Amino acid sequence: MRNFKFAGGSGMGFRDLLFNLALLFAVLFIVAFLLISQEKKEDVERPAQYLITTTWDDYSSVDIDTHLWHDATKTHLNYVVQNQNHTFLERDDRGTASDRYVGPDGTLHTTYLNQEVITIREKVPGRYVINAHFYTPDNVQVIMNKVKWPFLVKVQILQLNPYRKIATEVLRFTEAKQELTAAIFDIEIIDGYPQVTNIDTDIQFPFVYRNLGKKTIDYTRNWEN
Ligand SMILES: [Ca+2]
Repeated sequence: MRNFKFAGGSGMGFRDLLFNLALLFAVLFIVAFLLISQEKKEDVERPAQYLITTTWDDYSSVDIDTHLWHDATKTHLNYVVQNQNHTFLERDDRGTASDRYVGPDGTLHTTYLNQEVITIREKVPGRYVINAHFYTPDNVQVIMNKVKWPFLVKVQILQLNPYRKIATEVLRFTEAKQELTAAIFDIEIIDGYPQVTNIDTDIQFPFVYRNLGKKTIDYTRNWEN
């Protein structure tokens, strides 16, 4: 049988070589990791200050709408105007009905994702109200016959810089055209920096019907009542 023992100095030299190679690979791995981390950091840098996602059953044809009210600037973001001041609605998802697309071969497909995304790009002080609205009316029988009550809609509000979960609420709709408040919060300047305060997920503050359809928004609610 062959003996593969290394003798004396040559054995030490081989181990040194292995050690140096291992060290080299470790350094290269760290450098590559840092470069990838830096690239990822740059890729996701400041897409928004706040992200609000509304999701419901991916296979449902129900149309849920997300509405945002910012009292300080009288901004009512909704599906009618999806780009207002410092707030943006990515798209009006109308259930599977609006999720169809045509493939390269001309066949019709469906993206099974029911989600609306709102971004708030600047930390503008004031009070924010996030509501969801069950838009599909009772008389759309082809859709409503398949609805199971309560119809659940999840609303998540995230702060991205720095990361913080503001609220995660599961709303329980019990009828068509219902409007439910997911959360109300303030952005205040504290010690010179904008901060989220007064997060409230318990109270209800409907404003969709009050604001939509009017030429001017008459917003006179006393928040203390
Ligand atoms: Ca919608």
